[in-house]
Amino acid sequence: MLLLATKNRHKVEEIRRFVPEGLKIVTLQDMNIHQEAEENGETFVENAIKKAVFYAQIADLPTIADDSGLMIDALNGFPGVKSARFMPNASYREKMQFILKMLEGRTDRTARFVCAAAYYDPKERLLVCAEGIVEGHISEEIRGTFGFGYDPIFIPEGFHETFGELNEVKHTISHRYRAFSKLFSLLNAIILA
Ligand code: ITT
Repeated sequence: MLLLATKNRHKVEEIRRFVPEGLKIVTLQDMNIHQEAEENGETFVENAIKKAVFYAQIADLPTIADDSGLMIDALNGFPGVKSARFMPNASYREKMQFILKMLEGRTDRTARFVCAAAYYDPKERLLVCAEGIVEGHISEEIRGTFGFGYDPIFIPEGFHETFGELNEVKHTISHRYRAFSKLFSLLNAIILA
């Protein structure tokens, strides 16, 4: 049994798709865990590890966690690890409008979504991490209603549509798909070794 330690229901829905068949997943909600891990690391990997270790110790179960965000080159990587926390009282629509305003008139709109996936087994004291990245650029306007967070302003490389418009395609190329595919194949290799 594996604990999927995220409070974000969209992440739960996405990560479930990438879990190998036959592996039983429980969520923080299923386990009635309401504590919040501290996310004060400077990198995605650091925060993913903090979350996996924190929740694994509470639940006493092997645990996976995700730390992710959007990095915009013209804004020096902003919002980065602060993707969830900047403008804490604003809606995602307002946050996206703010980003589009900052990029107004700019042609250098390259960006990437990054996801760090961490696994921690408290009994074996085994930690495994993997990172996934999807390159792309920021659209001129908010487009599409699928997905969550910044999906409606991110156009992945090779497409004209945003993740908010691409719907299912997102899960075949996303940073999260890439991170968790790598994580599970590493775990598979370790467990089989
Ligand atoms: P947990 O810490 O409980 O997992 P969270 O939403 O706070 O949930 P993060 O700290 O990793 O998670 O913040 C990630 C934020 O980055 C997320 O809330 C979105 O704003 C953004 N983000 C990450 N992946 C995304 C995706 O696939 N599509 C759109 N936005 C994404």
